[in-house]
Amino acid sequence: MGTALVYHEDMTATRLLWDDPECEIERPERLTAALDRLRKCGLEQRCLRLSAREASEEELGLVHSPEYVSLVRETQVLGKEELQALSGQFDAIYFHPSTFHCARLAVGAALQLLDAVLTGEVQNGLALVRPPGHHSQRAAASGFCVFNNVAIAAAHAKQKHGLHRILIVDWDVHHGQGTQYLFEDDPSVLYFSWHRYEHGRFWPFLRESDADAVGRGQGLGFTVNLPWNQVGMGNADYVAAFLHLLLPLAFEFDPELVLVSAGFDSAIGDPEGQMQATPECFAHLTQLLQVLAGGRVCAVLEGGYHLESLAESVCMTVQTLLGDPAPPLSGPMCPGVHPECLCRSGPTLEEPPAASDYDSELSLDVTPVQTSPSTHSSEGRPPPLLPGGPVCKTAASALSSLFDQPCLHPAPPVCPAVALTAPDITLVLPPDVTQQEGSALNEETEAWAKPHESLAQDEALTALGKLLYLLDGMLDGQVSSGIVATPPSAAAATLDVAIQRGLSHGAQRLLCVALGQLDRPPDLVHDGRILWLNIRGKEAAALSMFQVSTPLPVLTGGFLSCILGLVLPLAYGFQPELVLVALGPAHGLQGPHAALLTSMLRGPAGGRVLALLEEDSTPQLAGILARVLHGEAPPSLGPYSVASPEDTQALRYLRGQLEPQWKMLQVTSEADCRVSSSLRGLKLAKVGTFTPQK
Ligand code: Q9C
Ligand code: ZN
Repeated sequence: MGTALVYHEDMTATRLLWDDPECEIERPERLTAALDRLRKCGLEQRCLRLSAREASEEELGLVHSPEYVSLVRETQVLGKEELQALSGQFDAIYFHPSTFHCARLAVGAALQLLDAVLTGEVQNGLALVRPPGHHSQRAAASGFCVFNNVAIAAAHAKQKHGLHRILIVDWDVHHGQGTQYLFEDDPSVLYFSWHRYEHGRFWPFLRESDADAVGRGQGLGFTVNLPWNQVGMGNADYVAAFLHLLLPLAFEFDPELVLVSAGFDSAIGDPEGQMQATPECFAHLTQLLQVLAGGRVCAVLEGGYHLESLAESVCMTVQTLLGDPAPPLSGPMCPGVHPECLCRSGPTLEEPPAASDYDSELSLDVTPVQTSPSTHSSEGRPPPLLPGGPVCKTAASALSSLFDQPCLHPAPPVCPAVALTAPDITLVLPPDVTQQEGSALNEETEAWAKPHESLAQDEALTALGKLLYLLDGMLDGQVSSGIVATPPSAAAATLDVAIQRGLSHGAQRLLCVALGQLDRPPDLVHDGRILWLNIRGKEAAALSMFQVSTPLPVLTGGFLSCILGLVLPLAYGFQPELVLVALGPAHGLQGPHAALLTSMLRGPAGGRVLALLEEDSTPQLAGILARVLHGEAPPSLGPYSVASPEDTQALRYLRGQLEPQWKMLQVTSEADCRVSSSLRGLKLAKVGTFTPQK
């Protein structure tokens, strides 16, 4: 359905006219750097370009007082000295004669994006704006922010589009206290912010940025703060915070729209944030949000002061909004392992760490079963993005090596191929998903089939030939993902061959998510290259860190906890090169659940997901999976129901068993625990549902 990019050159006009070290980082080049890079990467050209309009004063009045709007209006005619004097009355603010115009364009850009998404003109989009908005309050400018772009967009979505539930995700490294104040008593806006806090010693130095601020009155429970009390948070911390904290709440809230206060000062290299998340992390955050609200995501730029890091992170966000798979995350996926810890105890920056050093940090090799000695070492992981090692470097040299390449991400996107033996699927495929014609050579197919009795029949052989061809295409990088249908009796053997083929192709880490009656091939039980997750088991069991079985939760809440609290943390921790999702006999999964699972499993493997279905699955199921693999949003799961006590207990047991080895399961930070406990009494109201106007 498309991605909007909203921008206006005039927003580069406002700039600091006097010396002020605190404000000089908010400069026009922030926008031009981001836009230039979007152009160079061919991403701008793939978006629907919208020129920003000025917001009306009535629209500003949705959240700001008339007196404050007048005060800003009047800055247009002030001289430099007067502007400086007025600026001094606010915290970290500069005014320029063009401020009023720019700030109205910034609000207008957010509103145009919102209107385009809510009328169904586009699926999602990004507004590239200056000045930013999330520190701005009803009657005050703050932290470079003049009008609160995102808050006005939320108020407009409620007022003009009749929305009842809006999620604001503020991934800027600063606390959007302005947005928090504007909605703290409003249960129709769930505000989530993570921010550098350092126990209150970081700007804006507010007590109410801490985790115990959870809203008030009717809005109690609808403000969620995740304060970071240390710098150096990285990819694993951000992804873990989304999986364990934001997404469980967000699914329960069931928003009709997601607004992102998209500040990139939370990315590596930023002088304000001092964090370590790489630009690809923003692709993952975006992708994780796209499963909500039918994919209606509006991102609006906030901070971001390291020009290359900002530009690259913006590209990652737009690329993901366009539906491309997120590039694999670099570095060890260990929340709480921060560079200062690594650097103090670990190897020096000059030399790449030895595999053993890396592994001791990862602790992934501490396994209760014997794994093949050559597998699951750091050699097989995705090459670290920073050549010198995982995430140790903050030096300018490391950053330039990170951003020097013209484009880190592979344009043009690889489309999913769909190889199906059932022909009626074509009717429900998106137009640019290709139905695969090719098949492996007969000889080769027969050789792979030989050990398996169930692959003797013609139908099974035909499916296998297509699978082998597709798998080779995926492993060679020609297609990103695919779907294969097999006769039910051949499902287990076909999956076995797919795994063997992946391994013989040199895959070092293969994630296999098996639903229904499918057993791990016996000869692969002790192979650490395969992480086997069986979602259907009679009981919860972790035979080893690489073989986990869990019952299929019956209620939506249990299913979500299983995916967010177990499957995805394991998958992100494992960093597989390929994911096989097999819906085997008696898998018991409903279409929307299968779609959500498949969609989210694109994250950990750079989009390389191969789905195995049974031939008698409906074309609708195949179609829905083809669309999510293509980057479309999965359908809603329907009404939320709390997990059953049995499901909760099974999940708790498994997490307890696996936590020592799989760091992504751990919700270690003190902040996380405090947020969760403050939210224990959370009551989420649901009023009506939203269907986009056409
Ligand atoms: N060195 C936004 O990112 N100065 N505003 C903090 C600490 C204010 C940030 C000084 C930072 C404002 C939108
Ligand atoms: Zn910021």
